Amino acid sequence: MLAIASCVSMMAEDGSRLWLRYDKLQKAQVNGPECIAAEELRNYYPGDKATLVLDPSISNEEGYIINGSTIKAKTERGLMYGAYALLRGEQGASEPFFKIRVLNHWDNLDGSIERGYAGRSIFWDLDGNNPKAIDPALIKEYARANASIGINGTVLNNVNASPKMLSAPYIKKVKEIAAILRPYGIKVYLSVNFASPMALGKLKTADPLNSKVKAWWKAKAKEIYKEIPDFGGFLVKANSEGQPGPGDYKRTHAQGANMLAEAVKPFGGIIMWRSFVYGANHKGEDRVKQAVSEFKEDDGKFMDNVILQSKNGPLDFQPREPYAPIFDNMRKTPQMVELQITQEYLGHSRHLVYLAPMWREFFGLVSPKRLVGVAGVANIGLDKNWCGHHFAQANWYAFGRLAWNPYLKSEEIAEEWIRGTFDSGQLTVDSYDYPSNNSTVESNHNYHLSTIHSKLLSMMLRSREACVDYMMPLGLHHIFAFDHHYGPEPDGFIASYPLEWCPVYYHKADKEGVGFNRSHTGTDATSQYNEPYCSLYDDINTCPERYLLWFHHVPWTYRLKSGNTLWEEIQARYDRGVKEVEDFYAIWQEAKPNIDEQRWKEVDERMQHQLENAKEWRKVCTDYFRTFAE
Ligand code: GCV
Repeated sequence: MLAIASCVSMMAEDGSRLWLRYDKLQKAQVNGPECIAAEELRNYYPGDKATLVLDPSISNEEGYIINGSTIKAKTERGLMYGAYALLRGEQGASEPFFKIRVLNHWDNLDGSIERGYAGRSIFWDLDGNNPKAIDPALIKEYARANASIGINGTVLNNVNASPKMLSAPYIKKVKEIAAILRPYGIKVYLSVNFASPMALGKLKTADPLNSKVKAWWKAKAKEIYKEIPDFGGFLVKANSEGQPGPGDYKRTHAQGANMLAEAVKPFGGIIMWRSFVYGANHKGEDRVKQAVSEFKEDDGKFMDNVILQSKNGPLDFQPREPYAPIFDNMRKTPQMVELQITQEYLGHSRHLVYLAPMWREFFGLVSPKRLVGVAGVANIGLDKNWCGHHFAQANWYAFGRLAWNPYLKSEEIAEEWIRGTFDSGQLTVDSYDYPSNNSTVESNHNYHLSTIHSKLLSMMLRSREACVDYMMPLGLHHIFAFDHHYGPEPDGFIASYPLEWCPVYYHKADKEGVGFNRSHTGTDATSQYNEPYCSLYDDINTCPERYLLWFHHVPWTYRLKSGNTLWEEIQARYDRGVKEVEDFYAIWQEAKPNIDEQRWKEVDERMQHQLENAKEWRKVCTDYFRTFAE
């Protein structure tokens, strides 16, 4: 049985140590190659001895086998992942499920972060017209945190990319950052602006079939790889929300992506091409159908170093969406999913919402086996606690752990995180229970949380469903206040904006009922899904209630499984969501004696906001829908 030091450290805590709050013990003698694993174990392993072995017979480059205090791996990277696992108390063999496990930073070169709620960028700012010097110690902490959860890549700038990113002074900075991340097994990638050859290279076009454009990108790739030989590649948002792209020259996404893919291929680079498109080319088409309409023809036409990167849902990171049907439609194209760690539509860094259950829901519908990688839009900034809300750290943590193993349970991940974040995190050596014969079993979650920590766990596990309830139950979606997406605005309609930005377009409330008819009698979005989901979602009688108003326009008097009419059920869900937050608040009050002062206070303040905001959601939405329903 694995015991943990149960005494709560009451020393001042600002959250900057994340889940890595081990005391520096410098006790263990570590045999084996000198590397990050050796450094970490020497500093933090509570035993007297640990052994690291490079074993060429292990096939996975990043995997490891832990047996007692011995770690075997094919590479030093594997040893490093093994060392962090050993410090978490794991035994046995493990290897990452996805090869590509990247963060996407929506960081702008001026230091601001699009949809960032934790301060300014840790990478970028301006010093006059030049990039500001980086903080190597901070970047090293960032690298270590990511490595501890298995993240192996990072895109350093916003997908709404400035062409300046590819200019020499910035490439020099990227090189400096890459040098700090490299020992931790993290590759750097950049988002690129498709029109860079015009903005930077003074060409008259960015047409992907133009020979000068091709040559420009090839030369740019060469310049980058000369500085950063293990550079990962490019992430591209093209012809989406005003960004330039191959469509500007009547070229396809495949033609655009392949031109870039050719430029990085000689160096082993990849292109992550986003499918998040809607608008201009699709007048009148249901927004959630547009990605499939635009990309389907391109299936099978991409080069083999292009990966299509799609958001988990077909709309835009709502608290709940059905999976995006693009995953069903691009069967010949390698695909990766983009998850949003930053809580753009989930209460920013003010609401406590643990996202692992949402991501697990996605992996339950789209088999991880159909994907080659995962990207997470980061929630990291210069705030002392990195993520704005102490509990938002759990989402960074959970993203990494699920990218390593998408079959891990939300509960196991949360338990690990609580232990690292609110307990000492430190295991005592005699607390390890070395199973004699289970070298293939990953992770032993056989430690026990204290009563109060179990309550924190329950709060985390319920928090996402609560958020769905108090924001947009039963499949309602995108009824957020305009632009900043914090708080409700179900009556939102501005005639001069595209309809796809207006809440009324999504809920379609009228005297008859509410919801978006996407069945075969409506926009027929359901037909983009493979069976069984196509039929399941299409029929109001089989459509899961959690997606009801996503796929159907439902009469107010329609009876739900609970026996309530739709209108009664909507009100009950809003009530339930608010009650849950009241309960979370009570749990947090109860936890006060067990949590250090600063973190308790900072979370407490945010929870008060969350409760107020949940009540506001309930009031605004029920008042508004009542005008139709009663
Ligand atoms: C980076 C949504 C967000 C934008 C974001 C965009 C995207 O529209 O509101 O801030 O831009 O998605 O994912 O490209």
